[in-house]
Parts: sequence; C-alpha cells; structure tokens
Amino acid sequence: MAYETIIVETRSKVGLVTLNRPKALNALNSQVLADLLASCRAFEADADIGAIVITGSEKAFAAGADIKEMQSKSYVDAYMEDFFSGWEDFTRIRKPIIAAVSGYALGGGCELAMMCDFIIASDNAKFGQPEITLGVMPGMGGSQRLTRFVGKAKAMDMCLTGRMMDAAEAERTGLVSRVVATSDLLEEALKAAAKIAGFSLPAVMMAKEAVNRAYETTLSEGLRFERRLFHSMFALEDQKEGMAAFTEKRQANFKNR
Ligand code: CO8
Repeated sequence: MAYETIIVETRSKVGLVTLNRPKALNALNSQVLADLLASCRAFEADADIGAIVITGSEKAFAAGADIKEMQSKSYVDAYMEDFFSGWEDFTRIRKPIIAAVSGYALGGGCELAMMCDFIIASDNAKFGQPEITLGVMPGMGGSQRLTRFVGKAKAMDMCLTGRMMDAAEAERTGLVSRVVATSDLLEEALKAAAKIAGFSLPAVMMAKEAVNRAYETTLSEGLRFERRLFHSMFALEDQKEGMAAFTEKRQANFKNR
C-alpha cells in the first residue's frame, strides 16, 4: 500500500514507520493519522511482525499537530468531526510500539510518543507541550499522560510555560526509557524491537496489556488482572517451550501460540 505521509518498511520481524513530512517537521495532520493507523493495523494483522518502531527525522519526531490544518476550524467543526479522536484508535494497537525520538517531539508529537509503549530518545531530543503559546492546551493526552509519566510539578511546568525538556531531563523524570547517541537511535530502537519480536507474541501482548492496566485501575484490581493473565499463560505452548528451554540450557524457540 502506498502512503502519502509515512514510509513503511519491515526489518525481519519488526515493522518500521517513518513519519515523512519533512517540510512541516512531521506535523500531524489527518492524513498522517490515517496513514499511521492503516500501517499499524496492517502490522497488527501480519503474523510475521512482532513489534513496531515509529520514528521521524533527525530534526523532528513530530513538531505537533498541524497548526495550519487546525487554525481555521470552528468549535462546531472540531466538535462535529470529533477532531483527532482517531488517535484513540492508535492506542488500541495491541502489538508493542516503540517511539524512536530524535529532535522535536512537541505538542501532538510528544503526545504521540507517549501513546507508544516506550520511548527511546536520542541525545538531541526535545519534548514539550507548547500549545499554551498558541492560545490552547494539550488535546491528545498531554495533560493526562504527561502528568502520569513525570508527575504534577513537571507536567504543570511544561503545560503552563510551554518550555521544552531535553533528553537528559526526560530520562531523569521517567518520560523516556533510555537515551542514546543520535547516530545510534534507529539501530538501538530496532534492536530493542527485534528482541521483543523474538519472544512469545501472546506473552508480549499480555504484558503490554497488564502494564497499561496499571494506568487505569486500582492496585488491587491491577494485581488481580495480572494474576489472571499469568495463570492463563500456562495454556500457552510458548510457556512450556520457554521453561523447557531454560531447564535444558538452550535457546527457546517460540511458536507464538
Ligand atoms: N504545524 C504545522 N507546520 C509546522 C509545525 C506544526 N506544528 N511545526 C513546524 N511547522 C512548519 C513551519 O511552519 C515551517 O514551515 P514553512 O517553511 O512553510 O514556514 C516548517 O515546519 C519548519 O519550521 P520552522 O521554520 O519553524 O523551523 P525552526 O527550526 O525554526 O523551529 C520549531 C522549529 C521550534 C519546532 C517550530 O517549528 C515550532 O515552534 N513549531 C510549532 C510547535 C508547536 O507549537 N506544536 C504544537 C502544535 S498544537 C498541538 O500539537 C495540539 C495537539 C492536540 C490536538 C488535539 C485535537 C483534539
């Protein structure tokens, strides 16, 4: 399938999506949303794919929602079309997604990165929610996810002043899982994705579901949910294989069933 705003490749068992609107610093418009959703759904349906990486350019992961697309909308336009609600569908992709972030991840770009399962950042990455400088506020999860990831003080600081966080601060505050040299970013993200794709896919997907549940429920409910999923794993051939491989001191050969 041909995409207008992204480049889609596969690297062995990893699906790679590169945002590709260089003249607009990968600003997220409705076409990007449609392309990204279609590509991730195709990877979701492809039994050979075990993980997805989303990246941008060295200068920008994405500099936000497309201001030029938004600026003339009326309240009624935004409300009636439920503007950008499609991003919620992105969070329903069940296979693991890594955001490989270099350069600017601002506004919707930061929010897209946070919708992924974890973020690997290059040392030149800059995260921010600058919507306040445009007379608005975050609208794709920035006020909610950022607060859960970095806590109230930092989230308020970012959302109210619009200032950017560099990669070191993003790692210190828990927004990103690791920081690597800019030149190594894609390789490191693909390596992490390939590692995940080598494990049992049902186990990986259940682990993703369980961690995400931690953000939506109480500790006791989350623990019960985790235990039920854990019990269910004894129905997997991959559990038998994984544990047999350990005791037989050999590499596991998962069948994803
Ligand atoms: N939208 C549209 N175009 C953009 C965007 C954007 N977000 N960001 C950059 N561009 C364009 C510029 O207009 C410019 O285009 P042109 O050459 O045609 O003028 C081109 O990209 C290059 O940008 P700059 O010349 O500005 O590059 P600089 O290196 O000087 O600056 C910055 C880089 C600092 C990233 C600067 O471009 C900038 O501040 N961009 C805007 C950042 C921003 O405010 N982002 C938040 C957008 S609002 C948002 O994301 C809300 C999401 C919630 C929606 C929810 C709906 C329900």
